[in-house]
Amino acid sequence: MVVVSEFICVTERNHNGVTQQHSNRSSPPSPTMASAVTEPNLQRNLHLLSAEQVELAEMGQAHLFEHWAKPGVDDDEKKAFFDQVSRLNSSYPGGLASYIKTARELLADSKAGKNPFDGFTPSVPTGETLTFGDDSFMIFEETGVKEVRKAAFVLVAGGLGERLGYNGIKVALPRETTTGTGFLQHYIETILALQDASCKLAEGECQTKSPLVIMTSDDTHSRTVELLESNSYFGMEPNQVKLLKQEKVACLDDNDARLAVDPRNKYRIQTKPHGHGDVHSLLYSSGLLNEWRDAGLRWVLFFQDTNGLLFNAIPASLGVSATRQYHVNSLAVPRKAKEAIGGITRLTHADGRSMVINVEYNQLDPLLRATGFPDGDVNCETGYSPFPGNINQLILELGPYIEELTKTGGAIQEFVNPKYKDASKTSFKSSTRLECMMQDYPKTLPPSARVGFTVMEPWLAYAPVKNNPEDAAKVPKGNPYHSATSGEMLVYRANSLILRKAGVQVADPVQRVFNGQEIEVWPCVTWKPKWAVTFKEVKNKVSGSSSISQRSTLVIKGRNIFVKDLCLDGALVIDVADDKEVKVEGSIQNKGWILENVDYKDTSVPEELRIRGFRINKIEQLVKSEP
Ligand code: UGB
Repeated sequence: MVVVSEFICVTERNHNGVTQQHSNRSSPPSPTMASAVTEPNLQRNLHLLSAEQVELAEMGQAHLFEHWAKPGVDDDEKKAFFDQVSRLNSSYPGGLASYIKTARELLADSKAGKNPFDGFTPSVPTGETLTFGDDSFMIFEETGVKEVRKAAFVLVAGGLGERLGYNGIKVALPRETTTGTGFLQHYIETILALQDASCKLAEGECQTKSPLVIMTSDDTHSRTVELLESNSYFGMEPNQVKLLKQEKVACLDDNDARLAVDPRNKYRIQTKPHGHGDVHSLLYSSGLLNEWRDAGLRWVLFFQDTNGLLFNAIPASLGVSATRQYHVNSLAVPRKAKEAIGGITRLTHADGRSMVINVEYNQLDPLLRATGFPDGDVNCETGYSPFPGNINQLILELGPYIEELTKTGGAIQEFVNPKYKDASKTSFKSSTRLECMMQDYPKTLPPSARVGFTVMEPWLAYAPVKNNPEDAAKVPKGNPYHSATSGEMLVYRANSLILRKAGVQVADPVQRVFNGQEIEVWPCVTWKPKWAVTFKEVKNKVSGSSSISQRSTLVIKGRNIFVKDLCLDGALVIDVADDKEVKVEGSIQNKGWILENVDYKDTSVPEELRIRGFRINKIEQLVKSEP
């Protein structure tokens, strides 16, 4: 390795994209490292490589060459292998050597269950807790909508979705199958509706075009572009949407940080995205933040790819940020112990330092056990963990954000989150990689920074789609499934509870089982964001005494649709052009739409349906449409 560090002039690209040369002499060669060049298959092929590639080969990853063919066979692939290694080397600060070194240290800590927050004592922080529909919620929502025209939206969508096992890109998945609206389509339509609602509240002219940035990766980029272009950006102007692609990093096969061979090509190293934390350095080096500042924007809202309820929380939480002048505002929901979401925690160091930060779900238990909570991550008398659950929706104030990134370049501390096969932690379910998390941004902030969080009811704001059906059926009893099944059913529940709060008699749900998951089935109620993005708008469009039976489906597509004294027992679709106004009333009964069970193993059923465990059979409906 000394040889390596001696010769390799590691090119480090700092966050301003400026290349710097330096040599890292740090780590002595590990036993496995010395042997690579002596690896027979590599020895035979050394003549194929440039001097720089030979040096890179000396990083002691002999297993990478075990299956290499003799010279003359696959030589182009062998060269392509080293081209990939060069890319990985130059796209990571300090090069692959520093990547492997850091990986070994973090993997050892993780295996040992080392407390990543040594010296810090956790306590439950105080934040803003909102109750849907009460006066203060309504005031925060109103304030938030006013602020939307000064906001930019950032969707991190570079993740593979390994736990979900869906072959498409997650943002293309239907948020619900009653209308088939995909996550990205719903997000864009909601941003446009918020933009319009905010403009309506503006005095005078309002030309706002809320910017949307989507962070992609090699795994999601081209299909995200395809999804946007083939759907005319779902109504957004193309220049309103910017895609920033994050780099990928090498995967690690074991606790020795042996680089993983790509299962699809033995002449490639397997790579995965580096974690959603890359969004900060990408935004910094893109120059967009300065553009937004110069355009008078004040907020940057970060969100993720498959939480179908996330926008229910946005207006009120933006109102909290503006009212409390938060530099950082994290959205949270009450969290069940062991739920795969981080816990918002106040960490106080023995030296007096203190910060309010997300402690990730794989780090919370070891931290608590090491700091006087012998049972670790458990629920308290509320039936929930005392630490609010981080749902990774962040609202940052632009000015202080730019100031901080000017100091850090957007660099975020790395961690490793291996999915171990078993409690011995000696082997991984699948290869891992170094990652960084966007919610770690506050770690470097000065104590003067105003860092807060807003807690919402889980039924309103959180319906993630993360787990494949098998893993979902295995979550601890009482914990949410985080599956495509629960993701859709929770949308219907939230909409039903919102209508109830607005005075509609919505029937109670029934229990059903889909893909082994016992779940509440509420009436399948959906509405387009342009119908309502705030509770005030819902209340303005629902009046009199209406009722909806459990087996009903209600689809509201259009802006000026007013529901009054409606008694629905069946399926009703209202599809009206924006300039039309329609009143929906009276008794409507028909055979409706029913949910038929399908099995996730039944490959004759489209993937996006079988991962839900049901499909909708549209037997009979009433359609009210005015083009
Ligand atoms: N993502 C990227 O864009 N690039 C990457 O390299 C990786 C991911 P996961 P995770 O939803 O409640 C987070 O895998 O990271 C995108 C929080 O850390 O779905 O395990 C990806 O496309 C956790 O505290 O989630 O957990 C997706 O949009 C909790 O908030 C997003 O990043 C949890 O999310 C999240 O990636 C949650």
